[in-house]
Amino acid sequence: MADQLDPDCIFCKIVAGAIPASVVRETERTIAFRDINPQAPTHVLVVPKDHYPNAATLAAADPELAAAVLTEAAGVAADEKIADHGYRMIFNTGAGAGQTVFHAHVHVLGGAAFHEGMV
Ligand code: IU
Repeated sequence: MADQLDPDCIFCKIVAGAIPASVVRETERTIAFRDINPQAPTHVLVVPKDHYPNAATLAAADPELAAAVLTEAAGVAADEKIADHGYRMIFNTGAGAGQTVFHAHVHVLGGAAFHEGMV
């Protein structure tokens, strides 16, 4: 089990409601909110409420929760009507891959043509 909340983590603060976010979906164990710096017409982040530093540690520790994150990402795509055209789910894992927030999250991107360097 991960730490429930990391006091220094920005996404834990969003989970706790301590800082605002544009929430589009929520379950008991996950929350989905719009990225503050969108790289596509739809750019939503889905995160587990428990703190794990990245997708790999999440999947290793709690595969059921990792699956719930993916299910919610697909739900976002359906809600946003981006599924027919195609969309991306991206997990940046590690600073070298561009991860900047070390609380596991999947980017759900769609609604426009794709290009390199979107996230
Ligand atoms: P990355 O995969 O760790 O690079 O993605 C982090 C994302 O979190 C990035 O797209 C930011 O724009 C986004 N974000 C946010 O939506 N709200 C915040 O308060 C912060 C970052 I800090």
